[in-house]
Amino acid sequence: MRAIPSTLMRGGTSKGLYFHAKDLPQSARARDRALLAAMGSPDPRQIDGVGGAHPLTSKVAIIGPSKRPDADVDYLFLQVVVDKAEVSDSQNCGNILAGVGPWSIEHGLVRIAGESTPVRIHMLNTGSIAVAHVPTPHGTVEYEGDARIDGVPGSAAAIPIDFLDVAGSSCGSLLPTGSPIDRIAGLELTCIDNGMPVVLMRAADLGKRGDESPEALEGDEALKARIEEIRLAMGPRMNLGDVGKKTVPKMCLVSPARHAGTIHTRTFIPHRVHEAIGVLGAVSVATACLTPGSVAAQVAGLTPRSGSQRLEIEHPTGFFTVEMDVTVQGADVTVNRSALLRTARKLMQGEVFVPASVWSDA
Ligand code: NQM
Repeated sequence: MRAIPSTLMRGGTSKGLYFHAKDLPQSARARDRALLAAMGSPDPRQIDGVGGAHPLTSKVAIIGPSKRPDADVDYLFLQVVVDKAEVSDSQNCGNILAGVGPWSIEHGLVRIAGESTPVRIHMLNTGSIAVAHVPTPHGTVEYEGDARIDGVPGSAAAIPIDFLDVAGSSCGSLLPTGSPIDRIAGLELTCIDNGMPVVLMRAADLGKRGDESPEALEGDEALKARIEEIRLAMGPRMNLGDVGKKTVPKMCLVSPARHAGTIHTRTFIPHRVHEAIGVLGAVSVATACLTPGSVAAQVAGLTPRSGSQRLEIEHPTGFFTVEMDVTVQGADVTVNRSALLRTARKLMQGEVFVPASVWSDA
């Protein structure tokens, strides 16, 4: 067996293994084989690995010193597919990102800078930068605190995260099809990428209320087939190429807010339904709410305006608060800043074991 140094962490509402780049094979093929073996994929139960048998608990962060002068660390996110022998770098993950700052400080990649240590993270999947503010009040990372995020029981230390340049980071532009509204087979939708490619559709247009449970939506085979058809058609139009084996775009059903938030959501990621909503997914939905003419602005009943504002994105287990600063000019929106709060927890640190045979390319 081969032992690989690794840390198991909760980042936001996700969970995964965090590795130093130097501890994994440099060839992507051998690396992916090692990660599949570590997680126990392909297997719906991931019984022969440490994965949690759900896309949200089958995630990997690979971290190393940054090659960019304006960043401290490089972070590569990999989604290990649960029931297929696939590892995908096609998307970023803002939840696993929440653990990258603490991990980087504890692994000597970033020096503590006082009560709070800013960690500038170059997100390799999208080439954009996030700044995570990690609480370090006593010269070490503080994980415990009183911040709560919906989808995670209890409380933990707050890690505010700023996104500097995520608009269009996967698709080339904020509105990849060039329009706030597209039509496909009689259905109106909005395609947007403010850090995560997302297709927004009115739940009502698909015959849904929009507040069904994730299990109920996952059990609706006809709905899933229709959504997958739309996803495969919109992927190339969003400059993502063939998305058959990619985990983007995310497919989001929107409906009017139920709990005095901005908008109500259910998100296919893209085949399971999220128990909450992804971080950058929420940022993209919030941005759609501030985009004149979009499906989201219509459903939220918003007249988009410039300035700093807080949007509450409702999801199956609560709210996701996004702070946005935008400039709206006529039909155009420019994102100046997106920010939010996450928490993270170190769960276990040591070595994960994989069969020696998966390691080499020979
Ligand atoms: O959108 C799930 C998650 C995510 C991704 C997914 C995420 C993000 O909750 O930034 O965090 O949509 O695959 O971890």
